[in-house]
Amino acid sequence: MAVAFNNSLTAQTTPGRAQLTASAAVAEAVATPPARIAPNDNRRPAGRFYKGVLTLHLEVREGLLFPEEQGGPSVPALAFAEIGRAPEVPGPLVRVRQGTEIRVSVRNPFRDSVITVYGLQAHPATQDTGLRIPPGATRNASFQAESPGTYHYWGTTGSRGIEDRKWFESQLSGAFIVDPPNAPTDGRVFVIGDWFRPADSSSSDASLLKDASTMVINGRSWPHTERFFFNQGDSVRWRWINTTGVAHPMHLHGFYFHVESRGDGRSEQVYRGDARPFVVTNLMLPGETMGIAWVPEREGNWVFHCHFAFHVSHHVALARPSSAASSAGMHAPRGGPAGSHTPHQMAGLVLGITVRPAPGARKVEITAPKARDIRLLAQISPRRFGKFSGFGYVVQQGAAAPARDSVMIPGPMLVLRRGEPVRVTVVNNLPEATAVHWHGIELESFPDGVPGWSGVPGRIMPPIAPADSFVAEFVPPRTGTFIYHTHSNEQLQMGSGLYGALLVVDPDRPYDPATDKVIMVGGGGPADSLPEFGFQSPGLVNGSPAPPPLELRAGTSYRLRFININPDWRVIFSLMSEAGFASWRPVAKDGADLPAPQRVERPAYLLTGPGETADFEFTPATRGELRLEVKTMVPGWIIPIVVRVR
Ligand SMILES: [Cu+2]
Repeated sequence: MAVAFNNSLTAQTTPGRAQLTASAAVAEAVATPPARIAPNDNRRPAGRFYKGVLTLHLEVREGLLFPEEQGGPSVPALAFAEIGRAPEVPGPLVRVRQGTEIRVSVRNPFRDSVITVYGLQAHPATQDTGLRIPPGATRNASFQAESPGTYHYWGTTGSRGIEDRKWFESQLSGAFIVDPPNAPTDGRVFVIGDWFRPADSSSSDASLLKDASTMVINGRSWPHTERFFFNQGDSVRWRWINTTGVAHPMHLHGFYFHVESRGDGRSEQVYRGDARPFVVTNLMLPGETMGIAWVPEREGNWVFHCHFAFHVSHHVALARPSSAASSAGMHAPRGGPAGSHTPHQMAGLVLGITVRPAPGARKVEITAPKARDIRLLAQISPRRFGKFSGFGYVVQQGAAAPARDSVMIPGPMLVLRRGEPVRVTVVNNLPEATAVHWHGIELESFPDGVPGWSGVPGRIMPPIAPADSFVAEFVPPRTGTFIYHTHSNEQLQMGSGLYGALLVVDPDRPYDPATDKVIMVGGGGPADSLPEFGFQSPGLVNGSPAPPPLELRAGTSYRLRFININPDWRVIFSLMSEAGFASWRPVAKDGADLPAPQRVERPAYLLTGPGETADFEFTPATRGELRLEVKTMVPGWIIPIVVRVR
């Protein structure tokens, strides 16, 4: 096996030239089939613990990872194994108490590839030179577990960083947890993995002619990820580790969570009390970690997922339920014909959570006789983006339905009042099924908007079929900046315009457009995320590629509400004068007001992931011109907004 593997590793020096397991002839010469890589739920600490010392023997193995059904599709990958056990993705869990001495060895079984493993060292670590293991060798590391925290270890066969590992080594990652003395050690640990093999157009193997991609949480992809069952009122503590080369804005439905720590794998920052971010979405960059705590307060089915549309799309499913192909101008919904959506329509980075009602818990009746009625139509406007349709919302005014092609992108801003019941009738005038998620709103599960999943036993929210409608009732409990958006086929539907701002205000402090400014970045057509359409624009600001100037008055305080609901791009907002960054005061994140210690004036620079909102107070001191820059990571994609202060 090592021979077959070495051949392919050598071939990989020319990117994309070979499969992990080389030719059929070589495979035939290998006596044993490739090892099955076991998904690792990170519950069993690896190694042997004796008298304050953890001894752990690891090796790197070749194997097949099955992120979906057992017996389903698999992908070849390198994985860490504890010697004597199956290789695992993520790698064996290193979990010890502070003060433990760790003696770890790593074996490199391959004949001509050096493996370098990072992260097997004491924390915090200012630098990491890695444990370099020559071909056929074993190397040891011995160190003390010092600072408690969430860390990781990872390997590469080249000299690549965690951001640019090749597909075959992308799963060489494991969690490394140091628990403080006397604290519980049962908090769950999740490792996000990304396996992406680009197409090789020169291959004679048909399976290599197309990109292949899977994204996993603890070695599994939705709907095969572990299911979580909690009781109402439980206290949940999770540690997340992003071992991929890309960012993930991780979003929780229905509840806020506290971010208790953030790290880069080598060291971490711990937040306590009022310093803890209180959010529904936290952006994790490559190599980053986070510790979060939350309380499932309401019963029903919920999800915790990455908010990049691509990372939960059919592109990261190995088994496609049916042809998800789209041809120019025609959009086939994934998962089969319109209306056939199931919970399986999502893929990749999604966890399912079921909250059981506490005994005697109050049943919330959400049918309020005095609810405010809103009729929201999801419609199509042909040729809105060149030859492609816009998908958008429109609110019906009066008895007559709006024209079938009248859509707004973004959708009309919904301004709700805190504590006032609202009843939104969503009418689907699209040619495919849809659903609306009320992003950041603490509501009951049924109207939450994940078709085939949201709800309670016996009452699960269906996908809204074409020409059908759905009534979402809720009472927004908190003032702030929120989002409503489609939760179906997001790459197409959200990319093409099915998103809007949702503000919740206090009845005695109504929304005032003169001082309250929403800056919303969303998709600019299907091209931004569906490669088959060709790359066009990654996004629009308030629906425009060139928004009008923002007119402000010196000495007046403004609330700037930033929303990133772009399907697939991080967005940076910065407000600048000629002298550099202006300064603003953060006042809210994801709709929740910030506690006083976090409301500190700072340079006007904000990095966001999709699914994040942030509010700032800005008071221009003097007349003149400022520049609000909105940009993505796409080189050259920048939308400047002139800010005129009079
Ligand atoms: Cu993601």
